[in-house]
Amino acid sequence: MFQKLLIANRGEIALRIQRACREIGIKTVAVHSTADAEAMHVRLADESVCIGPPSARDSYLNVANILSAASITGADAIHPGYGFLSENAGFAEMVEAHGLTFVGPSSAHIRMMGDKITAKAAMSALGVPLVPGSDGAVADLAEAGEVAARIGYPVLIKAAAGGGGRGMKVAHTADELDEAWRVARAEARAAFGNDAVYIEKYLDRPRHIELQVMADSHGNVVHFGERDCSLQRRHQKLLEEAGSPALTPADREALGQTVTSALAQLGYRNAGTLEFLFQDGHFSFIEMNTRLQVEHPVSEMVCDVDIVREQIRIASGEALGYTQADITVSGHAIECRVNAEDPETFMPTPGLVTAYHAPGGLGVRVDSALYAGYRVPPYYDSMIAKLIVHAPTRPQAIARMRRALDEFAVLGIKTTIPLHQRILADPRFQAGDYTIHWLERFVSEHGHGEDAAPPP
Ligand code: MV4
Repeated sequence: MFQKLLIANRGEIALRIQRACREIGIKTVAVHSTADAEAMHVRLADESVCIGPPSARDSYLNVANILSAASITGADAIHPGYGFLSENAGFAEMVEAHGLTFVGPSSAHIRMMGDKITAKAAMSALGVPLVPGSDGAVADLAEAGEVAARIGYPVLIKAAAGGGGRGMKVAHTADELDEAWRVARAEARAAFGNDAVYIEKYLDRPRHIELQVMADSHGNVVHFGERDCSLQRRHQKLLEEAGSPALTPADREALGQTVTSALAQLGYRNAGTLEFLFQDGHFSFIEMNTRLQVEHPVSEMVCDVDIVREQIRIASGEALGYTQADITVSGHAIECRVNAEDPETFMPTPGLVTAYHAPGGLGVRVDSALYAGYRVPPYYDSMIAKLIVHAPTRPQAIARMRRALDEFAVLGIKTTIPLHQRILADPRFQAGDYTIHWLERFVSEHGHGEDAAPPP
């Protein structure tokens, strides 16, 4: 097992990783920008190193400074958290080249899944179902027309280097294809420096369902059930559930079987998440994330597992030590992402937190690096806390979340807590009857955000 682990991240996820390390008995090294000198992840670490100025590019994305910090503190492993360098194959390679262990998959698998075309080809070859679409990259407009005619309109043109919603264009009819093709290519080239695109049938009202998997370096692969992440606005998830209100245990078992078998054949290692669109009873794989995800706690709660602890154990060469038969999904979990944002306009609200009181009680978990007197910096992501509840049934989880949100006090700055309260009070949400488009409509229908642009 590792002696000392460097956490190349900040905020709640840096604390989350420190907590796992402390329970295993591993010393922790925090890295921080000058803007984060007073941050909780620095205060609670065994050691800390300043790695640069506020701009993430010069600090949390500064590979040379992070490797230097690992070297001077004698760390033997690096956990990247989510965002920042977590899905950077070159960084994983550099970490290993310096004789340290990267807590994550092989750089080859990070690279494979980073390109959505190679990710889909690999998964399809292993029996994972895809959305009907092009077989790989589409070379020109003529080929795009042939693919669209074969699969039928509407179609979606996607960037191979995209993901997270960037570089996508819909063509509802053949008339729109030319324009969508040119815009998608240009955006892909500008955003990613890679204009490779592919085409899929456009699904108009899917749910976004993802499966959490864990694989060790001895060929064992398990899954921790699915999460429903359909409640998002502009590709920012706001609330996640485990399990999905739309799936039966039999659906989960069938999907889990397909996915774990595919990943075992691929030789995948460490945590991963396969993203699916679910519509009309069918799952279609769209992307795989090769990192720990923000919403991992809902899976931890329903499976009673410490995903970060498992990541670290596996990275050090240990075996999972249990099989799928030992994992039961029990009860229901919900996570609300609390952001330092105006709940009506979604404008960031950095500033001083004058008072802070976290909710508690049975089945309530708060993952946050916030404290009274902390100043939320304007330089990074606006998420300041994750409120997670677990209860025997979905209605009980909703009731528990509503009372926990009522207890939660973050004073001095506006947060998204009032928006979560409105969502949880809505009958459509309570019925579990929503798609990826529901939240955008909910936000505009409630007469809020008159200054905000309409949904794209
Ligand atoms: C789609 C789709 C409809 N049909 N693919 C958006 C982000 C990227 N991960 C994939 N995305 C989508 N792919 C087909 N063939 C709709 C979306 C999509 C979406 C997916 C998941 C969560 C939120 C979304 C919001 C808008 C569009």
